[in-house]
Amino acid sequence: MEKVETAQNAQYYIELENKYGAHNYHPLPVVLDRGEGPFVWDVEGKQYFDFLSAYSAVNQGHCHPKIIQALKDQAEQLTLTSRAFYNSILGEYEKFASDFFGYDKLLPMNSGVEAIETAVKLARKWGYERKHIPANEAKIIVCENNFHGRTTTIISFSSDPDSRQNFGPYTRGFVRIPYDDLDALREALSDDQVAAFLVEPIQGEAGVMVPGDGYLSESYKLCKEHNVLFIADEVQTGIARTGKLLACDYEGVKPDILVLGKALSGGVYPVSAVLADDSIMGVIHPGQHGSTFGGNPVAAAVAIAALKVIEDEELADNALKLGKKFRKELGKMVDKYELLSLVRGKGLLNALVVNDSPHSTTAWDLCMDLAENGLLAKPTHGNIIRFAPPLVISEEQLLEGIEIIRRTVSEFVRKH
Ligand code: IF1
Repeated sequence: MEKVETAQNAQYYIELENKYGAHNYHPLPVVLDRGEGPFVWDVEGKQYFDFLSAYSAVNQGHCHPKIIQALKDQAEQLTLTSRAFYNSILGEYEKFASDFFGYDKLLPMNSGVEAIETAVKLARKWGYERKHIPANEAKIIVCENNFHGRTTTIISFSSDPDSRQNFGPYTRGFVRIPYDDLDALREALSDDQVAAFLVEPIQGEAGVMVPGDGYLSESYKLCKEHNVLFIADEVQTGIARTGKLLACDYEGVKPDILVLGKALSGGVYPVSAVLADDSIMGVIHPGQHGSTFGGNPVAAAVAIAALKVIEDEELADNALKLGKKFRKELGKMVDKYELLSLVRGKGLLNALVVNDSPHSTTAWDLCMDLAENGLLAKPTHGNIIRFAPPLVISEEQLLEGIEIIRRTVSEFVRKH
């Protein structure tokens, strides 16, 4: 009896979203109600490992007590002043985060895409005022299969038809080159109207595409040779996810403009940021850019707490160590099963590629079975499954998660 009631319960929430929410998503049919650390629970009380981490926003784990405490304390004191006035925590946050990442200044925004928009505007303005590119001619080099968000300007340079089609007219001024291709970059940089190169250190949405060793450091070097800004979109790869504080740290690259979001708040609140040194950030003057909520007191308090957790709990080291373990164990499954092609990634940002067409439903079907067995992951492109657990996961818990994947794959092979 109780089971029927609770089953209707999940269906009720699904139907509610379907009826009243725009259909811009196709979620797995799981209705989540609670989270703690690496776990979430659905409305029926079933526990899951969360191997998506809200696309790497909850690196610090669900509802981290220190971040939640910071949220509560600040929410009771002061939530929003707008930037028409100073407040008693924004400066503290700007100093803390600037020191944390090694930049002179931070510009606070809310969503990842807003921070990317900010970086684009900053680079263009720098291009005109410091590089003396003729008015309205500045170009920004971007990569095939990029994902930087969903505003009209940012989708203007997407190569994904779903993201782009019928949303035109598009913003000009972007040149798209293949990812992980230094020759293409070299050629594109020969145009002296280029202000910046915008790149994901690992392409997330494209399927966790890890570029060859030296790609980032060589790209950076080429940009310097041409007086072009190197902009790193670390919205997904940053903040310990790939086993270093930033994915660019693997190659000793300090981006001219660093873009952060997602885990900057531990998934507690929308907080994003653009960091740069004075020579670049100095081109923005009062009235030229901003946002009502950007840098609000709650965001500032939450972000300080979220970054402290990353440092105090040594989450980059944990991601580095457990990532190696994860790829080693999944590598064994890949060797064993024809169904699986390969596993790739860095730290705890990984993808398992299924031996089927990108138009198949195999990855989706596997994710449904994984959910049934107590592990949540998201399929992308029909044949790729992204695995990105919260970085607070312990080795024992990770092994449990791997065991669920192993069992699910083995059952799946037997069934099909
Ligand atoms: C969705 C993907 C992940 C990002 C990078 C900027 C943004 C994102 C590198 C924009 C956002 C998202 C958004 C989310 C799904 C998710 C995603 F599959 F679409 F690609 F994570 F892998 N730069 N990524 O990955 O940040 O404005 O969303 O805060 O549903 O669109 P945002």
